[in-house]
Amino acid sequence: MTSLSLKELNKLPVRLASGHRLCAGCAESIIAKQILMGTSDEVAVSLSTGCMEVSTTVFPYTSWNVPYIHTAFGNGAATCAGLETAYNALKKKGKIDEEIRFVNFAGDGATYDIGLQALSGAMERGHRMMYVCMNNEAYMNTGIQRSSATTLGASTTTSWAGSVQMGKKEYSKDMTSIMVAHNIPYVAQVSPHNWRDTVTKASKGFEANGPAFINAISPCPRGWRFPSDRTIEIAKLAVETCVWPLFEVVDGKYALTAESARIAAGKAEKKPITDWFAAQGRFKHLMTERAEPIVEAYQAEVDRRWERLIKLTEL
Ligand SMILES: Cc1ncc(C[n+]2csc(CCOP(=O)(O)OP(=O)(O)O)c2C)c(N)n1
Ligand code: SF4
Ligand SMILES: [Mg+2]
Repeated sequence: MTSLSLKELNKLPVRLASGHRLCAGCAESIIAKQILMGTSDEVAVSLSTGCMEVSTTVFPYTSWNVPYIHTAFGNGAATCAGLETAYNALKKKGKIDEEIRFVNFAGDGATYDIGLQALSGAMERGHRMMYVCMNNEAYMNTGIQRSSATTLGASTTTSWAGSVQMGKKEYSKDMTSIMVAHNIPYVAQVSPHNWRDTVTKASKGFEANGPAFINAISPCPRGWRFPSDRTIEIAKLAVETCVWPLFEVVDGKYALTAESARIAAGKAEKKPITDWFAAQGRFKHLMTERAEPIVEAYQAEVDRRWERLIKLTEL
């Protein structure tokens, strides 16, 4: 799949149709389409509650052209693992012979917080399934509440920016590292602006002989407060500022990819964190003198995580 051109990829069957109710400019459908281009095998999808689920399955319609299960908020990984287990049992009995891949899509709230236990269990049990987190850094579907994926300083409806506090007080949880610590065959971070990098990683994840976890940064015009025609630009900026490095971990071995590999090699500029803040209304309050200590602390944390990542690729 990875060697296909964009033209050839566009000729693949449409697995997620247009006409859904996601906001204009939402990255979630872009990510789902890119991930599903990663295999030519049959795919069954489970989808945890969130924006993607409510917007693509409005009864009596569906945007899914593949077998699909809506799961509750906290059990997406368990549902997907159950599908894979049933498939293996049917295959063993000779009742099914085709190759089927299993993928669960979920938001950051469903992944980092509420479904973490089910996810950890499924990864540890070694199911051959892919879990994709569409990380828009908040509980968007219910009105932009902070999650443990929300970054320091971001204004949400439960981490307000005003005279008392300047947005969220905590850094985001490093969920990708938590998944690496499960010692599964494939873990990666992706961004929808780089379709080739994402499709290539999805392909590797589908081919892995065990669980795969992909964390996708998912710009949300509504919650991040930017115009809906800037989604891809914002996704790219996340990578260029090293807020969201692109990398993969194959059987425990780290490698930077795409723009992140070029930044590490000194072939592309690492942009300052202020570029990231200036592009989004959720950080508007950080562009003031009063916020300087937060901006400095944030830049230091981004640098620390980036340098740690580079060291891991050298092991
Ligand atoms: C157990 C449970 N708690 C709360 C909810 C309400 N709820 C539905 S979607 C959602 C937010 C989803 O956030 P996230 O997983 O980040 O996905 P997003 O909508 O941001 O894509 C919440 C809180 C629920 N459905 N089930
Ligand atoms: S609120 Fe954000 S995540 Fe939800 S549909 Fe709109 S743009 Fe997408
Ligand atoms: Mg979310």
